[in-house]
Amino acid sequence: MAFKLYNAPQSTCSQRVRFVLNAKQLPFAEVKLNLLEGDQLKPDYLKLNPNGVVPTLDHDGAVVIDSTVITEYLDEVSPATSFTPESPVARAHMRALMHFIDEMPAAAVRVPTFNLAFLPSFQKMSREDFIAHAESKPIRREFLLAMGQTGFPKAEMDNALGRLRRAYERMEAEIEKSGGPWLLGKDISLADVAVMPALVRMHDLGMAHQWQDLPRVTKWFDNIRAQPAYTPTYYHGSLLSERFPHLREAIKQPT
Ligand SMILES: N[C@@H](CCC(=O)N[C@@H](CS)C(=O)NCC(=O)O)C(=O)O
Repeated sequence: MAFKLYNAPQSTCSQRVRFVLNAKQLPFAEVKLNLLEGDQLKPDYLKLNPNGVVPTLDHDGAVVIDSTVITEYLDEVSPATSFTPESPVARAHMRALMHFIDEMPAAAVRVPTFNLAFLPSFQKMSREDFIAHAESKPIRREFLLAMGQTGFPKAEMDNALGRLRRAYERMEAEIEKSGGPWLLGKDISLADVAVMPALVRMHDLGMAHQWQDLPRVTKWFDNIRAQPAYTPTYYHGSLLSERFPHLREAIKQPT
């Protein structure tokens, strides 16, 4: 089985897939796209992924897109070290959580990410170039136009942080209900992998204090960072603070 992953080091969706590949010890070739330079919008890439986003997995020539779909696909083609529970009811619960995660924390985390990390790059563009860049995006056009070159306003940031907070609270409740230490109980699942990058991102942006009062989430965060697959997934350059010097200056990094 030959895997080629089109992705970006700092992309949260890519990090989900790298984590599963690493956990399953599946060797993969990595094609790194520069998202700020628009590699994901080039015609050849759009043929693979018409959404113009990463990640995209090529498995022996079969193309699979969308990170949660890719992680489920990997669990099906390589079922050893499974991330999917046995019972259909538990599987349904895991998938429902993955939908919640995509709708809430994974979507909300884009607002602080773009405002704090990517905005300076967009501010360097002329108005015309910025509009043309935004309009070339198949699924993120409106998001970028809403951010504009001045960034999302405070109300929008507060909404995103509120949505993230509700997601941490949901995690706390799920872990309590399942008995932990993972969302579904004693075994790590694709739902844990799906939410991991949002918390890693918020930690990297200096906002881990948002779940400090939630003991189960705090422990969950320590546990996921202690997984053997974590370090190869977050190789140097995967954190925004490693890539953007202006962030290192702006944020007092927690340990
Ligand atoms: N639902 C998709 C979303 C993918 C996505 O939003 N990818 C981001 C990086 S995490 C991206 O490629 N952004 C490029 C852009 O905004 O132009 C998935 O989970 O794969």
